Amino acid sequence: MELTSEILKGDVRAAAKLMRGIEDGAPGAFDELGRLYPHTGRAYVVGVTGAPGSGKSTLVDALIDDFRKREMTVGVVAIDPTSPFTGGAILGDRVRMQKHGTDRGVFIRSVATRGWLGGLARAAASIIHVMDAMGKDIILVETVGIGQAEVDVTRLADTSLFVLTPGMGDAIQMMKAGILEVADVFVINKADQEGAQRLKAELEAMLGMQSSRPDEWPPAIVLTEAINNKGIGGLAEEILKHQQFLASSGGLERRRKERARLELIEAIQSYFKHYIDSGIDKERLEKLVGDLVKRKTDPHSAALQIINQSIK
Ligand SMILES: Nc1nc2c(ncn2[C@@H]2O[C@H](COP(=O)(O)OP(=O)(O)OP(=O)(O)O)[C@@H](O)[C@H]2O)c(=O)[nH]1
Ligand SMILES: [Mg+2]
Repeated sequence: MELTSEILKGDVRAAAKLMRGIEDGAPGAFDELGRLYPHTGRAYVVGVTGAPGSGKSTLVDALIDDFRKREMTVGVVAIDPTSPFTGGAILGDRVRMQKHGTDRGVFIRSVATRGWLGGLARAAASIIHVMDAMGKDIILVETVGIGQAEVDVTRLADTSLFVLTPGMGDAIQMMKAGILEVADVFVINKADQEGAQRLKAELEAMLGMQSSRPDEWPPAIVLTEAINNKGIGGLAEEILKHQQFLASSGGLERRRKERARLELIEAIQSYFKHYIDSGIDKERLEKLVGDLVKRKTDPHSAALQIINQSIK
């Protein structure tokens, strides 16, 4: 594979090919990624997370149009950690791809996480790098749910949006998931429905309880009706405002350092996992299992024995 130069020119087919290669664990795919890496770091990454059906895809769609009007090119990464291949993300993508299909300034890609070498965050990060190298100005990363996996994905983003809808009791749930601490902009979507103002007030009260330092960004709350294309301009403005805030406060550098750290750790973990899955001497393993059963050794010592003998 020699896709790097094509991808740097923004070639969609080369980019898609590399993404498939990474997905399949094709030899050379990570080398290509390595060659692209020096050309990344320019795109601005926005995470979009929230409960299933809250309107994330509809919002992303509307944001694409808005950013395009601002002459920005857009990448979209849709992640569905629960139901790869069958999930709404993929279906939603098809609709989007049709809508934006002829626009060379937009590139949309789903991540089916099951096939990926390594974790969800690594998968997302790899795709983001490719889109970044293609020259996309802004990359929107859509994730379903509010669990730990999403918090990890949130760490990949420069700006994190959290989408809520009126009357879903989201507010309580997200406190549990720790989303409150990591979201930069709260989007109350479906504001055409009953209860949007009440949710806003609840959220404000909750955010008010958090201690915030004067040099910290006070999370914004934006009301939208994605389906009616209402409030989208205001949301885009808020994202760009946060971008400026991060750039001028040193926060962007901090976040990106954190992101690099996360990615490195994920890569190490996935190499170790791969090594464990494929590189362990099965006979030795079986012998140690026998020793464990007979209580001749213990799991901790047995593990160390294997590791010490396997890793040079
Ligand atoms: N009433 C109302 N419905 C909306 C609004 N935005 C989106 N919807 C509808 O909500 C449903 C879910 O929208 P999606 O954009 O697919 O939501 P999602 O969060 O991406 O869903 P998943 O990816 O499956 O988690 C669709 O039927 C949308 O038409 C809105 O502002 N108001
Ligand atoms: Mg969706």
